[in-house]
Order: sequence, then structure tokens, then C-alpha cells
Amino acid sequence: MLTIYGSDLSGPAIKARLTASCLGLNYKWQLVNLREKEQKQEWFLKINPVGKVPAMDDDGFHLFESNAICRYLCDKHNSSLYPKDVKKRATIDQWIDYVSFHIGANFVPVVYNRLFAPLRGMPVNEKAITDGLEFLKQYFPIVEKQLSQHKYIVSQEISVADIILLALLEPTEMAKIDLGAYPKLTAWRAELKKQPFYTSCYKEYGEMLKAPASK
Ligand SMILES: N[C@@H](CCC(=O)N[C@@H](CS)C(=O)NCC(=O)O)C(=O)O
Repeated sequence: MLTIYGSDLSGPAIKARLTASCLGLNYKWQLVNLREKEQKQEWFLKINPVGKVPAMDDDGFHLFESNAICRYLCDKHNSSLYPKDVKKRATIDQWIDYVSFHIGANFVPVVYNRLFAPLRGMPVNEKAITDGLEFLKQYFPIVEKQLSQHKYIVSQEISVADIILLALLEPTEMAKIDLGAYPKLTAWRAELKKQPFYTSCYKEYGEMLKAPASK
């Protein structure tokens, strides 16, 4: 039995969930109440000692860190989302890292300060928003260029790098991040969001944000 522990509003948890769904896996989606600090309770720390979501339990095999979970699931199921060919795989890894360490590292502080900090009554760091948006102006055009060369980020074939970026960008609208300057990226998102792997497991981010448990 595969269980993914997460929260509906956690980008990293959405990565793991969308990957499992894209692979067509039967899995249990187990909500962890972050507001109640369930992720720091003893039972959860036995699954993920760092006390964060997502975490995975695959018949007793535990894993944390969303990118590691996504790669593991693809590998275990011999998926073309993460091919065994060493060069293809390295290129996908390269884009996963770019998405995580450049786009994610700047996107997440904007989302936190525009969306979650006000929601939770925490102080807002305006400089983090300005800096994040400024860096994103450098980094989104790189992805836009990739998507003008082929259908997906790495090639004509969808890969786990696409799923990881798709999940990361979920709060775009709610955090009022304007992707209007990137038509290829916008079209790529719209196309993926119509796919059954997305629609079958996922509600609109804005809708989930309204749920009291999410706050
Ligand atoms: N690098 C980790 C990030 C995990 C993470 O920061 N999760 C957040 C939710 S988005 C969390 O569990 N926060 C609660 C906490 O740190 O106590 C991953 O990709 O899995």
C-alpha cells in the first residue's frame, strides 16, 4: 500500500501527489494538519524524521523530500517520466534542479508573503516579494525558451520535471503572480491542467484555500 502524507496547499506535497496520479498509481492521500502541528507528532516523525510534508510510506519504505519521492515513484514503476537512459535522466535532473533552486527558491517566498503570511496573521516581508519577483523575471524566460523549442520542458516527451514545475506553480493566481509575459508557459500549464491525471486528483487551489483546515 502506498500512502502519501501531505497537505492540499503544500506545493511539495502536490508534486508527489500529481506524480503518483500521472503514473496511474493506487495510493492513499493522507492529510496532515500542519496548523495543528501534526507533522511534529511522534507518529509522523517515525515516517518523516524532519517533520515536514510530503512523506511517503510504500509498504513500510519511508521517504521524504518531494523530488526524491517523485523520482522514486517513477523509477519503481519504470516510467518514461524519468527514463533509465543516463543522459536523458541527467537532463531531466538538471531541469528539476533549475526549477527547484532558481524558480522555486524565488517563487515560494513570494507565495508565502503574499498568501500565507497574511492568512496566518504573520508579518509580511515586502523585500522578499520584490526580490523574488525580480529574480523570477530572469528565470521564467529560460523556461519559456525551453517551451518554445519543444512541447515540454526537457523535450517533446512529458517528464517528471514538468510535473514538478506544474505543482510548484499551483498558487500563481492566488499569489497574484503574473505569467502574462510567458505565453508558452501559460499554454503549457493550461494543457496539463486539462489532463485526467490532474483533474482526477486535484481541486482548484483557490477552492482549497477556502477550506478552514487549510489555514
Ligand atoms: N524541500 C521539502 C520542503 C517540505 C516543506 O517545507 N513542507 C512544508 C509544507 S509546504 C511543511 O511541511 N511545513 C511544516 C513545517 O515545516 O513544520 C520538499 O520538497 O519536500
